[in-house]
Amino acid sequence: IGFDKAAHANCSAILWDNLQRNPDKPAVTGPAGTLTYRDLIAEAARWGNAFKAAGLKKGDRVPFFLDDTPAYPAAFFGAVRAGFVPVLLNTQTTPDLLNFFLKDTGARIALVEETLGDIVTETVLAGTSVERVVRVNGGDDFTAGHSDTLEAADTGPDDMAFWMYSSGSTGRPKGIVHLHHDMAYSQQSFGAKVLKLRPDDICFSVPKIFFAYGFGNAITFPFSVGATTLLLPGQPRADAVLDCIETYRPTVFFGLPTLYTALARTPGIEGRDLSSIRQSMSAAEILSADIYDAWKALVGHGPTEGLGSTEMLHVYLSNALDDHRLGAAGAAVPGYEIKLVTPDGAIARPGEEGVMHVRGHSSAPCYWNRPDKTRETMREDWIYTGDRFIEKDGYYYFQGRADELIKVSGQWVWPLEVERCLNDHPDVHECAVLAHELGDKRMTLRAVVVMRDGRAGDVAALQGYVKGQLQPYKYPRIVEFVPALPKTGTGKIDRQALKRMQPA
Ligand code: 3SK
Repeated sequence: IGFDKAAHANCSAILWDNLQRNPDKPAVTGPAGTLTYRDLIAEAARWGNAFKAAGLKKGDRVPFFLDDTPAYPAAFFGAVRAGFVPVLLNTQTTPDLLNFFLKDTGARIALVEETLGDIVTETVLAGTSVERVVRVNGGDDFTAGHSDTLEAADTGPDDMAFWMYSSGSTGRPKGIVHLHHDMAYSQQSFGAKVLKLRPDDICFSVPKIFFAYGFGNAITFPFSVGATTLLLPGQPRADAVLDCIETYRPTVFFGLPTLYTALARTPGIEGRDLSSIRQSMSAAEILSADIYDAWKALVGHGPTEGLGSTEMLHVYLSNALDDHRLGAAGAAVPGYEIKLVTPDGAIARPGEEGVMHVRGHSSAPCYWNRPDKTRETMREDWIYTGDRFIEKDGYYYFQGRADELIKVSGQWVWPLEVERCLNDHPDVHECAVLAHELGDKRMTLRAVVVMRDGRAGDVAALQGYVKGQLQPYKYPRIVEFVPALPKTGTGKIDRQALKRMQPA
């Protein structure tokens, strides 16, 4: 894609360029307020100057435990412009994990949303270097009186710009380090080649800014083209999301399959005004044909499905807006190379399964202070994803995780295959199928199921359904019914939480 890395020495240019281009246009809007580009840039400058006045040094980390309001982009761009390193934290973090993040970042200043401030206790701060907790959106005077202009610090394109943490399927989360040129690269690849935002767009990302997917949707892409981002603080319940759509009339909508399902099933949805939405995007989880069709029936188009990772910063596999292959995570986004590697280390042939590796200039160079994990994942300039795929006609089809294969009654099973099968049952709303270790160390399959009517279903009938669709030995030996599946802060099924919930 002809990327000139040297031209991206400080990623704050993504916001600041709008001062010349369209200062009076709304940069941010939503229930927490509207700011023009001029006002947002002035606010960002005040944040940057306030961080400098507090004595931070180039490269110092600043944890952001913040909800989605205009203060988020203001503090983010102020920090990176001044040479500091925001660390975007999941707002559903538990106190002990927050304590770990504060220690791992070595931060002296942390930003905490006023409404989430109760989490900051002596225990959470114990053993950290935090000297000041800035309460954001709650009358803290941290930025008051600081100048509303700010020159960019002397950073280079390969300097550390910001971190996000891996949600970590196992073990403690890892700090994923991103560099100053990474945002521009994901804009010039996925942003320009697939998403193709227009300056008059209003983007609404329900996934929050702390999640790499939400960060690109709500910050990188709209600000890169001078569009407007719509920020919704608080729990993104279906009603709140629908109210926001009717009030602020976004043109481009970003969600996850779980959200599309919840919206499509909201009573009275047919009467809600979704007519402003011209384009929708889905990522992070597999999008089923049912959800695609349900959304299409509501807005006239299905969500375009992509797949990305926090390590790559955003989407690297995507369907095209006008060519959607249902069931495919997508084709390689221009600017990213994909290779599938077979268990014997060869490159997979078309149709042959292999573990996906991806490379492109937005990839994180390392995990913070984790040389062991860095070596496992960052292999030369390729990122090992741990996802198994097959490729057909340039499109990639997910087959499950590389580390999930289990042996049940002496035969190999991928839990994902069984999960997909159960999800196709007409009475199943959603489900998760997990490997479960029995007392004697044998492995078995456990399905946790939400039925459409919310009640307990018929175990034998569901088992019989799987036996009829797949090889019979693949049926789940344990079936449990729950009213709802636990979700992570990013809206994905929380499989770790399910593993902790032992079957009855
Ligand atoms: O999970 C994904 O598909 C994703 C997409 C964009 C950015 C980050 C992630 C994890």
